[in-house]
Amino acid sequence: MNTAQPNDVHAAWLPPEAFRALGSRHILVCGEGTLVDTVRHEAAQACARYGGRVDLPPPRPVDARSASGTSYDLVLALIPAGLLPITAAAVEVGYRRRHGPGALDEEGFLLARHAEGTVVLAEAPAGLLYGLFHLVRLGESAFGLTRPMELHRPAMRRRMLDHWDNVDVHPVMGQVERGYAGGSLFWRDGARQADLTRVGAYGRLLAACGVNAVAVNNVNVHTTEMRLLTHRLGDVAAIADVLRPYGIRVHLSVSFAAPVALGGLPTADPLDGGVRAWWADTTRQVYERVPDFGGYVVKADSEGQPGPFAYGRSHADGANVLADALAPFGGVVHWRAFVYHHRQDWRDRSTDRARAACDHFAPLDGQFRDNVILQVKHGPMDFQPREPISPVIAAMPGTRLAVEFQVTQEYTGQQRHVCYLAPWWSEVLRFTPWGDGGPTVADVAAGGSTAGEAAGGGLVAVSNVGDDPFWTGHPLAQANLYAFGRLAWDPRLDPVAVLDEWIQLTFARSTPGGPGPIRRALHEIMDDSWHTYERYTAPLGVGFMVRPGHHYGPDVDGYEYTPWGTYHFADRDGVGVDRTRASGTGFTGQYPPPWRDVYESVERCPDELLLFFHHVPYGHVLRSGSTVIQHIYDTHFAGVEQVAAMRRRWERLAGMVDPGVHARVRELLDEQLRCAQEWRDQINAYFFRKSGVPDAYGRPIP
Ligand code: GCV
Repeated sequence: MNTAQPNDVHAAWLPPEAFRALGSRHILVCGEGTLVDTVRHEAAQACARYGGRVDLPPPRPVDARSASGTSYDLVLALIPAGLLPITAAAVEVGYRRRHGPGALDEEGFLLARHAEGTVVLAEAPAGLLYGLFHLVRLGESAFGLTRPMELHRPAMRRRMLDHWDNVDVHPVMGQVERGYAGGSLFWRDGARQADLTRVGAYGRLLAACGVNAVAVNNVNVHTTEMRLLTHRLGDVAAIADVLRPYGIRVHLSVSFAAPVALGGLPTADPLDGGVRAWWADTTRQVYERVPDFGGYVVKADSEGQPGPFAYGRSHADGANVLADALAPFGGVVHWRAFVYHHRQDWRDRSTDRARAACDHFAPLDGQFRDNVILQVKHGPMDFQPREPISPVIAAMPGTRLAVEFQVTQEYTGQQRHVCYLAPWWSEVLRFTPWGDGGPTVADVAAGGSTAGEAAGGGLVAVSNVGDDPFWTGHPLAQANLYAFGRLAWDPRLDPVAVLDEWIQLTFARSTPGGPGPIRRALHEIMDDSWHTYERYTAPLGVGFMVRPGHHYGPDVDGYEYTPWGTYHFADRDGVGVDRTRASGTGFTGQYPPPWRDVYESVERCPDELLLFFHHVPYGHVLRSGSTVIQHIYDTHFAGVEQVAAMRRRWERLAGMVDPGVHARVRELLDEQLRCAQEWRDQINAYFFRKSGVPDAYGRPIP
């Protein structure tokens, strides 16, 4: 196994310096298996660089001053382990007394620090790997004073990244749909990447932030990509082999029409016996090649993808046939709830895209197999910079739900703008759909403590990585990927603290002047960058004022008269979408109390979502005390000022960060500023012309 970065690739949050504390220690790694080998290899690499040493398990019990004189600063051990150094054995006994076997589960680990050394124990190999990367995060403090025994377990069992990567270069969407970081890590011009070194390095980065599953192709499954399931399984197996040492299982996006397109059957009807047999047989062959294959991801009856509606069947019928094929092997189907009518008539005010997922799926609650995970975008529309949570999250207590985020910044600046998204995700994860004191969105995704008690489906996100040397195009967009993994592991983490971890790992330990200045600067630039982005783009939750097609930059009416169902309804008197039960589309009724009433009420609705739920006059006074029109002007002027400040702040880091990183970010901040000014001027001019209301402060509006 090669943990070295390819030479031209940025080491992201695992630069060699991140391993300094670990690498200068005397380490014992006990246990067997692929992932334990990874731990041993990582430790050995670090020690080779920083002067430490890694030992094989001892032939008999030893302690810090044993007869052989062996002394360990760190023991990483799989338990039950027959022979452990005495300090580690004592930790194991303490653990058993307090918790009993199984408490650490498949991926958990225990960390303890005694005067003699640090001990990490796990009951399964993945736990040891996550324990190792936890030590990397802790750095020297892992070896400091005594630490009480800590148990770490992921909140979500499934922490997955979906790649919207195409095998062939798509004529419109390119190699990676909504990809802003170069080509694909996996595919190039119709073929698998011949050299998978970067895929291995990617797996390592993902393991270090907690991700454990990856879907390697786009949910829009085109002709060549369909064949990954059958004719090109070898490519999938090769990728799985490279990711396996980091505890990452591979999933495939498949086409619902595969039995027809690949199997030559006359139908893909999920209730047809031949179709069921085809899926069962095909899936068996997948597991012959990839024994730890994770399962399928399906986008059906959505944006042109085939699905069960063609046969008059429900999405439960559709998902269950795939689930039955996967069940004997322990696989799952991630069935996406992103189903809506994308050819609607814009004149028709009764059809509301926001309602679609709940209308389609809520009636099917309880009808899905246990190994179906319904994958729900966190908002009811489509990854806008601000949306309420999807009502599906609260509507299906008898179904395993996964919540889907978008790390790739399709609608949040396309990795040309700094937009740290973790504060947004954290807000979503902490949201309580049934009101204060009730379960959170994170609880629903994790399963167990929710109303219906179905096992959770975890968290999924669309990856923002490509073959760009900085992985994510914008070097600071790496923080979003890192934060996604960390929040999926523990949704209660403070997003600013997560950012701090990322800064510390990625930059700070190698900074000549010490970590202080760069930390301060990056927090100033990034902590509030999502709000900044929100300020200079579409106002008050209304969304979709982007340029149609590529979705970058402003175009206020770009979607207004299209079939996509994404409208703001601005006229000379006001703006916003009436989604109330009283006079609008009735969408508010899809939420349980208290939110169905909070959102229904123009007085109680939170300002930041006002135009998502209500059509109001420009003079409407917000809860903040400002009018809607003045709020639009103020936030757009402020947003641009904030970007200018970010840019000045970054300038001052010249000489303190890698020159390549500095130059790339500087160039992108120039573009962010240009684009923010364009947003400000188009939005302000548009609403001034519609409303005729001047800015209270007389600032220039073109
Ligand atoms: C992969 C949005 C994007 C599409 C994407 C789709 C989805 O509509 O613009 O590129 O398709 O979401 O999530 O399936």
